Amino acid sequence: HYEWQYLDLMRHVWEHGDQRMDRTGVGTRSVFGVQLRFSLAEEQVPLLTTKRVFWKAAAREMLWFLTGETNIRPLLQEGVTIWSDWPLAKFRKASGTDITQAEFEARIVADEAFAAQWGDLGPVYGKQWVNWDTYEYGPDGKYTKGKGINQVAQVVESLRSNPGSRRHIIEGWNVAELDRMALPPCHKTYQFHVAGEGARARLNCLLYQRSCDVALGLPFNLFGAALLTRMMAAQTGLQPGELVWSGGDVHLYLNHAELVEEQLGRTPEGSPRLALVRQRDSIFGYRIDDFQVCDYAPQGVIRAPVAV
Ligand code: DHF
Ligand code: TMP
Repeated sequence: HYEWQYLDLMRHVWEHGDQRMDRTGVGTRSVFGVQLRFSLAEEQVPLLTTKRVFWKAAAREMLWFLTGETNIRPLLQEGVTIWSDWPLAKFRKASGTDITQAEFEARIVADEAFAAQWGDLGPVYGKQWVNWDTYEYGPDGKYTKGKGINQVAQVVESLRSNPGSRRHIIEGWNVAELDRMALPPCHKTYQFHVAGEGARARLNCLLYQRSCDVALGLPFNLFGAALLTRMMAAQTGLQPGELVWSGGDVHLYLNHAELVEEQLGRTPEGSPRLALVRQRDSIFGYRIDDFQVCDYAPQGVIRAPVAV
C-alpha cells in the first residue's frame, strides 16, 4: 500500500530524527533529504487513510493558488481556515488584543477593508505562480515594471508544444520578495516531465519541498500536488504518471507525539480514487465540484496543534 511510505517516514523521523529547537519555539525532530513516489495512474491518489484528511480544503487551497490570490478572504468565504494563524498572530501583535481566531475570521469575511489590511499573506504562492514580477530596462538603465509572468500557463503551453523539455518548472522561491511573504514557500518547486509517446504519454511531477511538517502539512501537500498534476495532465492530453515528492528538512514537531503514536498504531485500508468529472477550457477554470474522491473511508480525524 502506497501509504506505508508515509508511515515509515513518520516512524523514521520520530525514532531517528535530530532533535533541535526551531523557528516556532516548539522544537522538532528532523531528517534531511527524503524521497517518496506515488503512482497517479488509474485515478490513484496519495490520500491518507490512517486519518481523515480534509482533501476539499487542500483542493480549495490549490484552486486559490491558481487564481493568483494571496489574501485569505476567499479561502475563509469557503470555510478553509488553514492559513488564518499567520495573519491572526500579526493582528494580535499589532492591535494588542487577544481576539479569537473565529472572531478574526468573521471580521475578515464581513469587512472587505479589514481583509485588505490584515488578510494578505504577501507575495506567496499564487502571486509567484501566475504573476511573477518582471522588469523592463530602458536604454538609460532605468527600469519599469513589466507584465507579470504566468508560470502555470507557460508550463501548460510548453508541455503541449515541447513535451520533451527539461524546463517545465513552476517556482515559488522569488528571492527578491521573500522578506514580504508571511511564510516563504515550503512546496517551492514543481517540475513536470513527459515520459513515453503518443496516446500513452505520461505526465510525471516532482515536487521539491524545502521544509515539511510531516504530520499536518505533508498530507495536504501530497494531495495538492497530485491534484495539480491531474489538472495539468487533463489540460495537456497526457495520462497521469507518477508523483515524486522530495523533502529537504523533513520534521515532526515535538507536540505531535500523541498524533504520531495514534497514527503509527493504524494500518492503511482501501484505495481512494480521484476523479476529474469535468474538463475545463483552461487550467484556471476548475471548480471544487469538478473533483470527486471515491472509495475514501478513512479512519478518524487526529487533531494536532499547528506551530506558528
Ligand atoms: N506551519 C506549520 N508549522 N505546519 C504546516 O503544516 C503549515 N502549513 C501551512 C502553513 N504553515 C504551516 C499551510 N497548510 C493545516 C494543514 C495545512 C496547512 C496549514 C494547516 C492544518 O491545520 N490541518 C489540520 C486541520 C485541517 C482542517 O481543519 O481543515 C489537519 O488536521 O490536517
Ligand atoms: P519554516 O518557514 O520555518 O520552514 O516553517 C514552515 C513550517 O510549515 C514548517 O514546519 C513546514 C510547514 N509547512 C508544510 O509542511 N507545508 C506547507 O504547505 C506549508 C505552507 C508549511
